[in-house]
Amino acid sequence: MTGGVVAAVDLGATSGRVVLGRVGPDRLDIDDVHRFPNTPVRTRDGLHWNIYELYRNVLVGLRKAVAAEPNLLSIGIDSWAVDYALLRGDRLVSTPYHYRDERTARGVAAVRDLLTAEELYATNGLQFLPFNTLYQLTVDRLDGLLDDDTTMLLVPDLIAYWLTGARRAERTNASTTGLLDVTTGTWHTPLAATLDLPPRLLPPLAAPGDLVGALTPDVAADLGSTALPVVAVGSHDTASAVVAVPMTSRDAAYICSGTWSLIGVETDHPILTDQSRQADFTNEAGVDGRTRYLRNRMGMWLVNECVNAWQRDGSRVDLPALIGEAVDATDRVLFDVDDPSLVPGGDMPTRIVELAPGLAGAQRNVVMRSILESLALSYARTLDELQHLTGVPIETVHIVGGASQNALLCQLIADRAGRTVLAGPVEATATGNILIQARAAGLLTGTLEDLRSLVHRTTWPTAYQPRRTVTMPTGATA
Ligand code: ADP
Ligand code: LRH
Repeated sequence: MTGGVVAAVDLGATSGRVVLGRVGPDRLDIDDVHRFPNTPVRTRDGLHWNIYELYRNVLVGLRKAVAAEPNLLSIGIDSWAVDYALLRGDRLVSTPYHYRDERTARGVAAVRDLLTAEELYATNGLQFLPFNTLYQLTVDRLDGLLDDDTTMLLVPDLIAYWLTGARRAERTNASTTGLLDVTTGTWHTPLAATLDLPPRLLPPLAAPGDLVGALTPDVAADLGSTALPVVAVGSHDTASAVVAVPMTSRDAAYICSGTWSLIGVETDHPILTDQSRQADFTNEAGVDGRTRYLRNRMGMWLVNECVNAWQRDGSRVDLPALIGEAVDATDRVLFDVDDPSLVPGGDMPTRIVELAPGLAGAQRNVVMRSILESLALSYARTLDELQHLTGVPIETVHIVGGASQNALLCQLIADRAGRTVLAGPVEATATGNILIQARAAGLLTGTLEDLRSLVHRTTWPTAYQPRRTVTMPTGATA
């Protein structure tokens, strides 16, 4: 086959999209068919994703995709990590909580009573994030929600289940649960038993490229399609994004930057040293058995939450315009962007001032400049740590995702990291999703390097060179 079209469903924490990918040996065109916001809802029992609204939008997007491309070959689904629904039979007994919901603290405390940080890292290789699935499931267990008939489906697996009736746990996203054995890539049943999780809670694993199932007759009729196959991709959005980072050598690092920024390299094996654990680097499963060795850092959440707060009076803030105004801001105050107080939703400008009192009463462009400088500093330090921990000299840094459109941020990273930054593709996640489907359909062949070479040949990254030695402004705290 020389060319064909597949559809990617990509659900980010900020927005979702359904895109068509037209792929051939020298062709990679991505067309949006449907975009929609992802707006969580707070109810009496906490903060939830609006999963039914997301699924409704997935169906709207797929209907448009089928109408635009009657010869569609397959569908692939990815989303943000860690969150899940609980089912008994077909029935949803718990809709997915948002990872920013405060209930996870109880789970962390309970898991800490059972296992040390060293034991956990040796088992799952993950950075400590209080919302990793194992902590959330522990809360469910304490609340009596889990019995022998309960199944957990991560968000992309849940969407695939609703489309096909097949229950699988795609491996890259399963690795973010904390329940996957970092060495074998299979469910760590002794760990699940230690946490007193029922044996049938975790569905059978699937690998990117595997067939999950065909659309059920009802869904196919609703979409106006045939019984199209749903194919497993790197269903963790970051895993799909890493597939599409146009790295041409092993001395390149990536920053997948949207709501979060994931800063890392690809390795053949996990790195489980004590140094790595103390630096809190994670070993997430990549496509084709690779390891995504990375650190989860604060991303555009800070920017977006400030914009949301400034818009609360009904006015409209134009993000690209505000970033443009931040270019000329001469004042700035650095603060710790990874401070845990910034993780929940709420009044972000006030919380930033608590960490950076010099910003009290500051103009919005100064606040924006301070955020971007502080993010760039955090990323530069993480790149240095990454180089130290892997022993691989990092020459080039690729930034992909929504924040790769933020020219000021890209330049500040280049300046502070003293490295070339190559920005793009913006839609790396959807692109990686499409590439893995295209390979499964026989439109492409080869290794991840071959797939990245196609991205490299068909997209044009913007290069940012380090401009100068950065001097710390007076009063800087970092
Ligand atoms: P996620 O997958 O987490 O939803 P995305 O990769 O889609 O995130 O990135 C979305 C973010 O990218 C937005 O929240 C915004 O901060 C940033 N962004 C989007 N468009 C622009 C733009 N034109 N200029 C600068 N930043 C942008
Ligand atoms: C990025 C992401 C990231 C996880 C976080 C929960 O969208 O999947 O890789 O750490 O969301």
